[in-house]
Amino acid sequence: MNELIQMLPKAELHMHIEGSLEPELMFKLAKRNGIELPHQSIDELKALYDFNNLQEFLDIYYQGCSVLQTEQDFYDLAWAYLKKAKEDHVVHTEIFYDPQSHTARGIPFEVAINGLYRAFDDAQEQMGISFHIIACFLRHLPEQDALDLYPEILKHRDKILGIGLDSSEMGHPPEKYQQVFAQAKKDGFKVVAHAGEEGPAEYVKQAIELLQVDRIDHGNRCLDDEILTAQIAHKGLALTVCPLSNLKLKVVQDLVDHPIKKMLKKGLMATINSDDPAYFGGYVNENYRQLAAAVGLTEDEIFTLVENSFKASFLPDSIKEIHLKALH
Ligand code: ES4
Ligand code: ZN
Repeated sequence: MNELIQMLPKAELHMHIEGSLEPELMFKLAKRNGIELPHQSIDELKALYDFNNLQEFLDIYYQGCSVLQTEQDFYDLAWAYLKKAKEDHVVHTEIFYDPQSHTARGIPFEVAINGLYRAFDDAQEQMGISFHIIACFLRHLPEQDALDLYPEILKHRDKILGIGLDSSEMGHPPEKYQQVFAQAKKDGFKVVAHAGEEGPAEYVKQAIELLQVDRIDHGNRCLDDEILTAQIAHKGLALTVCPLSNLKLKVVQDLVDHPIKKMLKKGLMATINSDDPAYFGGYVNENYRQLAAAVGLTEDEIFTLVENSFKASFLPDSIKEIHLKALH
C-alpha cells in the first residue's frame, strides 16, 4: 500500500506554506536575521508541538513566522517545501499563505508574495511541479482589515489565484467575511474557506451559501448535518481533508476514528492534504500512509482520493484530464 501511495502522482490542495517551516530552518533564519526566539533549542521548540486545540497550535505557528523577514527567507521556505513535495510525487500544489501575519509585523506585502512566487516559478521549471497561490485572510481579525488589504491582493493578481479564510474558527463565522468575499468573487478570484474544522456544520453552510466557496477546507463537521452532507455531495463541492492535522488538533481523538471512509461513502469529493506539515508530523504521503494504516483504506479508496486531488484542483479541465489519464 505504501508503495502505491509513493508511486502515484498527486496534487496537494491544502498546505499553509508558513506551516511547512521546519524547526531547523526556523533556527537558521532566526540566526541569519538576528532574531531571538523564545526557545533555546530545536528540542525545546519541538516539545511545544503538543496541542489540545487549534488555538494552541496557532499561537506557536504565528510565533514561528517572526523569523521570516526577507524575500529570500520566503523563497527558502517555499523551496524546502517543494523538495518534500517532489519526494512525495506531488505534481501540482495549491498553497495558502497568510499575508496579514507578515504585513502586521511590518513586512511589506511584496516581500512575501515575490519570494514565494519566485520559488514556485523556479520549481515549475526545475522540478515540473505546477502551482497556484491562495492568499488567506485571518478570520480572528476584523473584516475591515481584510478589506484594507484587498487592494494589495488585486495588485498582485497575476500571482494569486484565490482567496481563503483561516485562523481561529470558533466565534468567527464565515458571515463575518461576506463583503470581502463577494468582492473577490466579482473580481474573478477562486474562493475557499476553512469551515467545520472545529466550528459547527452551520459554518460550513455559511461558507457555501454566504461566501459561495469553490472548495471547503477541512469540512469534517458537515457530517453532523445529513442534509448538508447530501447537498455538498450533490454539488460535487470538494473537501480538503487533513488527517494528521485532525489528529494533532484533536478534531479526532485517534486516527482510527477518522471519518474519511464515511465521507467517501456519502459521495463527498474528499482529498488528502498535509495542512501544516512541519507541525503535524508529516508531509502529504505520510498523511496517506498513516490514514491508510489506521482506517484500512483499500487500493480503490487511495486511487479515488488521488483522483479527487486533481478533480478538485483549480487546474483547467484539459490539464486535469492529462493528470487523470496518467494515473491509469
Ligand atoms: C491552520 Cl490547521 C489550521 N486551521 C486554521 N487556520 C490555520 N492556519 C494555519 N493552519
Ligand atoms: Zn488549514
